Amino acid sequence: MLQRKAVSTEAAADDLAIYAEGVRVMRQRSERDPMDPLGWVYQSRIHGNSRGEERGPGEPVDWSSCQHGSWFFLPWHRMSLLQFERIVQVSTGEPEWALPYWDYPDASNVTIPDAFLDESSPLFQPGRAFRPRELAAPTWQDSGSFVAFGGGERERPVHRGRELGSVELNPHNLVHGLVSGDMASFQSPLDPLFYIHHCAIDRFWEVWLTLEKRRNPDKESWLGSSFSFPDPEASSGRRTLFVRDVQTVAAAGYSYDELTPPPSARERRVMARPSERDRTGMLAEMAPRRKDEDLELLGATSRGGTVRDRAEIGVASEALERRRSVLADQGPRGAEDIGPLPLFLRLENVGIEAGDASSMWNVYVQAGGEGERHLAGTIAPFGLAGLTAEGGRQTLTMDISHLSDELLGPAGALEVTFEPVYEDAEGEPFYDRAALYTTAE
Ligand SMILES: [Cu+2]
Repeated sequence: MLQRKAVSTEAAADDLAIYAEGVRVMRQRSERDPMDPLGWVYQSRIHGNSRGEERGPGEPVDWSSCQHGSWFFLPWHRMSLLQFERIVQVSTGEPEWALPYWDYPDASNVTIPDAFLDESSPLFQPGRAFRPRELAAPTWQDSGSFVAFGGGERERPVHRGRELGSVELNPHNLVHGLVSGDMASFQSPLDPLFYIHHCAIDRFWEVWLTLEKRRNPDKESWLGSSFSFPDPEASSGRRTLFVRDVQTVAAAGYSYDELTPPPSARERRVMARPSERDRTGMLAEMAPRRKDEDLELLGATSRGGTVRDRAEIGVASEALERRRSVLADQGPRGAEDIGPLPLFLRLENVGIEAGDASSMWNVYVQAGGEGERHLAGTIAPFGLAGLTAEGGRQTLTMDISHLSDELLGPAGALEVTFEPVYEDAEGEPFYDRAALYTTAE
């Protein structure tokens, strides 16, 4: 069975060398014929075009078909990695080859592996403006349900959905924006880092499944959906894969060298779902669909803003005290057992007029505008400009529970400020409301 290995390990060295050779052959194919389905450029167009728009008239049917913002995000990308692997295997005559995965530990020390920095290597891609900065840790948060982790339920495939799962927001979007250049656009597979990045995301899905009570959806609308990709060996030149056949790595016929959950993989029951607007354009209250996604509002700004403004959220501390005592009653040893109160900052219905995923902004929170300023998260608007142009928005949820004791003291208010990660970022994210939530009873 094929085994995918961590890119930073000695064991992955041969796989990296074969990867470089495969990329060289595929780039060469595209130079000869840009429309060769097994070529480097065509493969990136299957994912999308530079602005992440829908497929243009006259373009091949499999262009712009990547799945984001829904529960098809994980299986579609798994299929595309599998098919990409087959192309490299056939192109290099290495049927045992497996793609390495990027084992970035956390955002503060994400580095691009050396093999991808050598300008004479096919693994190099010009235009990356990678400049390490303070960032929210690019590691995923667990969620009890698959839709909260992997993306919202949709009857049909959707190129750019609006319900991003926690693993798509972070680390997926974050690392796309951090590398920048082609990686920040929907043509990100032009950069060989794309495939080791998505391999990391693919592995997180499998790690998530090893956690207690984590299960894939059992609905036919998910399991029975299929996608078709160019294939180097099929007589038709194409291969169709069903979600059912790739729902675990064992089912798909490969493995990972190891599957240890990161420390941050603790359960957080939230869903990054945009809120609805009623006919007057007012935000309707959250309408939770499932018990485990219920949140209780603690306070919110009275209007929207942009990342240029500072936002102040008044906090209803009674609701908080109530929640605290309920949690204390549930714990076997009372109050000292409950740990920090679950606390989430949500930026609701975020849009951006221009820019790609590298238009990143750090989000900071501060108690009463006085105490210490803390990094709550990072906005990495991958594909958001295209979505915004069509009236779509995304809601970003940041877990700030570890700050709950300090932030919800006597101050009674929370100040939210923003700072660009890359100073030359194009576009300024805006939002309808900044709100603070705890979990509901
Ligand atoms: Cu991606």
